[in-house]
Order: sequence, then C-alpha cells, then structure tokens
Amino acid sequence: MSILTDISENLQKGKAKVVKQLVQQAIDEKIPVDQILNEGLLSGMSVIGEKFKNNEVFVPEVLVAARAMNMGASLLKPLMAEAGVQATGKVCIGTVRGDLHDIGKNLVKMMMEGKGLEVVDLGTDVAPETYVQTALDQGCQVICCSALLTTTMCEMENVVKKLEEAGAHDKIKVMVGGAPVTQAFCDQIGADCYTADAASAADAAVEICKSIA
Ligand code: B1M
Repeated sequence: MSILTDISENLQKGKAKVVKQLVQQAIDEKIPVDQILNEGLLSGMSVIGEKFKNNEVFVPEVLVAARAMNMGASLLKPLMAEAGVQATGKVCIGTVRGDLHDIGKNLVKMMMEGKGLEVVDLGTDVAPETYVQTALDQGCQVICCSALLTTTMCEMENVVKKLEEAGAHDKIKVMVGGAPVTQAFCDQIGADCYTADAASAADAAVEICKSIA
C-alpha cells in the first residue's frame, strides 16, 4: 500500500496520531506537498464525506476524521509557507455566520499563506460586520467567506451589503467559496470572485491584491 493510501485510510478511521506520523514520513520521503494533501488527506476526507451523505458514518466519525485531517495539514502548512515569497497582500478569512465547518476554510488559509499572503483568521460563525470591520481595521484587500450549508451561504450577501454600506467595496473585494457556492451565486449577490477549490482561491487572492496595490 502506498503511503498516500495509508494516510487516506487512517484518516477515514480517525487515527490522528498515525496520520500525523505518516504525513511526516511522506514529507521526509520528499513527496510533493500538494500530492500529500490531494491524494492523502483530501482523498480520505472525500470518502468520509460520501459515507456521511449515505448515512454510512455519523457525526462522531466525521469529527475524528476532521481532527486527523487538521493534524496532518498542520505539518504541511509551514512547508507551503516556505515556498511563498514576501507578503503579497493581506486578507481576512472566516466561515460565515451560523456555519461551523472549517476544514475547507483552513485549507484555503493554508494555500494563501503558501502563496505569501498574510491571513487574518476569524474562525467560524463570523458575523458580516466582523469581516468588514476587520478588513477596515487591519488593512485587508480581500474578505474571504467560506460556507458549507445552503442555509448559511446567504450570509455572504450580507457581507457584500455591509461592505457597500461602509463605502469600501472599491478598495476591498469579497471572495466566496465552499461546496454549495457557485459562480452564478457569486454573481447574484454581487461578490467579486468565486473559486471552486483552495488552490485557485489562493491564486485569485494574489491577483486581486496585485490589482488593488
Ligand atoms: Co456537515 N454538512 N454538518 N459537518 N459536513 C455537510 C456540508 C453536508 C453536505 C453533509 C450532507 O448532508 N451530505 C450537509 C450540508 C447540507 C446542506 O447544506 N444542504 C451538512 C450538514 C447538514 C451538517 C449539520 C447540519 C449536521 C447536523 O448537525 N445534523 C451540522 C451543521 C453544523 C453547523 O455548521 N452549524 C454539520 C456538522 C458537521 C461536523 C461538525 C460533523 C463536521 C465539520 C467539522 C469541521 O469542519 N471542523 C462536518 C463535515 C466534516 C461535513 C462534510 C462531511 C465534509 C465537509 C468538509 O470538510 N469537506 C460535508 C459533506 C460533504 O462535503 N460531502 C458536510 C472537505 C473540505 C475540504 O471541503 O469545505 O467544500 P470544502 O472546501 C473545499 C472547497 O469548497 C473550497 O476549497 C476546499 C478544498 O479545495 N473552498 C473555498 C472552501 N471554502 C472556500 C472559500 C473560497 C474558495 C474556495 O474563497 C473564499
């Protein structure tokens, strides 16, 4: 069994310590970071996602898998940051109000830091005014909103509205993403950028920061 399959399978079993050890071993074996992430950690998480959807596993199993995912990903983070150059811009990121899912948000953050962006992490369940106030106070060029629930993605529109009320939408842009979010939804709410995955989100944020600077 390849080490990446091993990471994926142990993640599905929620064996966080083993996942961490295997990720370290993969790093030592010089396996590219994006491969460890995509073929090891994310592949395991997507199996759990499908099983959760089909009621084959339940919340506790998903939680331990998510913990294993975060432990493995924490080892990759500094390596991604190492590859990055000097700060290419500053963004704030969070999961929208009412939504506690943070795995995707953490991945986006990790990818952005890997691209040399300074990232202010607001965590989960973030109110629209918190995004906007943070961006204004801390000089962020981009507000990044993640949502995983169809019932919470509407909060993204409130972020855009708050930014407009503050008269700052010309200087600060809003990026949106997460499983239920689409380009059509992004256009509908007047957000500035949608990307489907974390790596594209990081590339897009760098481009936006460059265009604003
Ligand atoms: Co929840 N959950 N969950 N959950 N959960 C989903 C999202 C769900 C689709 C499962 C299902 O029923 N099939 C479903 C939502 C259905 C819907 O809205 N229509 C659901 C539900 C219903 C719920 C609860 C309501 C369950 C309950 O309590 N009955 C509850 C809600 C709690 C709350 O938030 N208020 C809940 C709870 C949980 C756990 C706590 C158990 C756990 C979260 C743990 C954590 O995050 N720390 C959890 C999990 C893990 C999932 C699934 C299984 C996996 C989500 C995930 O992390 N995916 C999910 C099922 C699934 O997706 N198949 C599910 C991996 C992650 C890397 O993907 O976040 O999409 P994602 O990020 C991607 C891209 O979307 C993109 O980059 C990432 C990778 O490249 N991206 C961005 C993300 N943010 C971006 C921002 C960007 C750009 C790209 O720009 C700013």
